[in-house]
Amino acid sequence: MSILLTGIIVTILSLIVIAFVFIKRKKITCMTGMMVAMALGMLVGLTGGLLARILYSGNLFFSTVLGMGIGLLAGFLVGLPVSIMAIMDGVLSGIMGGMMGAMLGEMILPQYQNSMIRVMLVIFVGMIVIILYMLQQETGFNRLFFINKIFHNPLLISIVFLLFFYTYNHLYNELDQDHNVPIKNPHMSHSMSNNKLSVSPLNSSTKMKKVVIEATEFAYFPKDFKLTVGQPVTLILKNSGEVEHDIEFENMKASLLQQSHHGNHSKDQTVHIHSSPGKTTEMKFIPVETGVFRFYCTVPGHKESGMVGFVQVS
Ligand SMILES: [Cu+2]
Repeated sequence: MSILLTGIIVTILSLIVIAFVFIKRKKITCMTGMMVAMALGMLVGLTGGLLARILYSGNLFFSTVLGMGIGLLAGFLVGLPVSIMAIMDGVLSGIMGGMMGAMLGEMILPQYQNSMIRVMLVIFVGMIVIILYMLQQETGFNRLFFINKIFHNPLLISIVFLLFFYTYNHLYNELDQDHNVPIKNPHMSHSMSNNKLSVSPLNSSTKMKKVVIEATEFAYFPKDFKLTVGQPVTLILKNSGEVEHDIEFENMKASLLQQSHHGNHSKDQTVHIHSSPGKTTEMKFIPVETGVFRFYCTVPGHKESGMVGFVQVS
């Protein structure tokens, strides 16, 4: 949902720029058209690629092609009313941006994705305002035009920016929260209410399942395993390899029983465990949803080299 919000903002602002160029196309020089097409193609490509990568995580090929396609389309549409040169500029920048955006999404760790989207949107909105200002200068000022007004008043532009980003940030967090389903754990509440002596939810009445996964270059052993909803799991990652490895479960909702050293995972309830070469780490969680979920290594290139597996939660 938060990705959708960002996507909508990007689409609306792009359409404003495209409409502006189209309406004033007779007054826009080839040079300015090329500049605008290049800037918008690149920006839309970068943001689109990043969002596509996060939305379709695990399928780098598809997200890269999607990012490139989005950038290409934006660059083409801006360049179209101006000249062939502007189209070329826009299309090429869009392709480039889309590719870079998807790669950027691939490189960053999942816990930084939300921050990265925010940074990207700040860059996007800031650049769009500059583009609109440049177009205004090129085609003659219209005193009534909103962008023109705020640009000539530093206080007003600061207020508008702050308000925009405050609202965006607020909405983003709000929409992000919706992803997290409330944690239901019949086993835990049962043992808590019926056995007053127990303090820890992990007492003998809930049998702990232990799963050991060994990671090497570039494979997991075992590659698949089974879990039960509500049954606590101790997941042990043994890194027998020469480089760092981790396990990240895709879209699997779980209630974390102890925070990993990354700290901020409990919020989105992502099961993520990381081990340095030769080390063994463990984490405890309770699966809260049935389904077959993919897990993979988030270290760049490892997933592509075969560090992928599946867990069946029933
Ligand atoms: Cu790895």
